[in-house]
Amino acid sequence: MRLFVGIDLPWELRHRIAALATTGIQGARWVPPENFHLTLRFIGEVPPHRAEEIDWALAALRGKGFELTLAGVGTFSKGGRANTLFVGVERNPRLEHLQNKIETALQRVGLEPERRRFQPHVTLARLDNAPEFKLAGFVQAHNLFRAEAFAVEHFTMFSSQLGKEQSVYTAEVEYELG
Ligand code: 3AM
Repeated sequence: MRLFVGIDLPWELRHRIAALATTGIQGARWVPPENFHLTLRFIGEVPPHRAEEIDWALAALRGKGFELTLAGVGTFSKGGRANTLFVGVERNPRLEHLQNKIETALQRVGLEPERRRFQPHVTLARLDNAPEFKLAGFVQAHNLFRAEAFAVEHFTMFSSQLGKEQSVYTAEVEYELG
């Protein structure tokens, strides 16, 4: 199974961010609303017994619910090329704390530490050679985007099946936050 841990988003919010998608950015593959999520920790391919251990570790984690606000848009680049267009998240120490707890729990069951810095975001589109000026225009147009805060009452283990056009994400387990 290919797994990741994340926060799923209320449908109202998904519709709100889906409305940001526009035509006119060549090379943008917009994520469909059913796939919007905030990744807390990518796990990757694991055999079933590892998945079970991971599930136990996450179920044992005691976390508290909190409010989260999506705000701003931006791009991630690799090798000087923008490859992801995302909606940002307002700075949130409670979210960072939860992410940290998950990271610790997963390392304790033997997963390799995640080396990349946690940059909370919701991916809006994947980019293949999208023109820089179009991206700059998009970011400028939507930088003041700010959604209503929503309550994060659980986090979720998702499985992901890679597809040609889009992956299919399935919520496998929800872990309640107190
Ligand atoms: O949440 P987003 O859409 O930014 O790109 C994948 C997606 O990110 C990312 O995990 C999320 C759920 O699939 N992902 C895929 N492979 C990865 C890897 N090897 C990865 N993240 C880190 N390392």
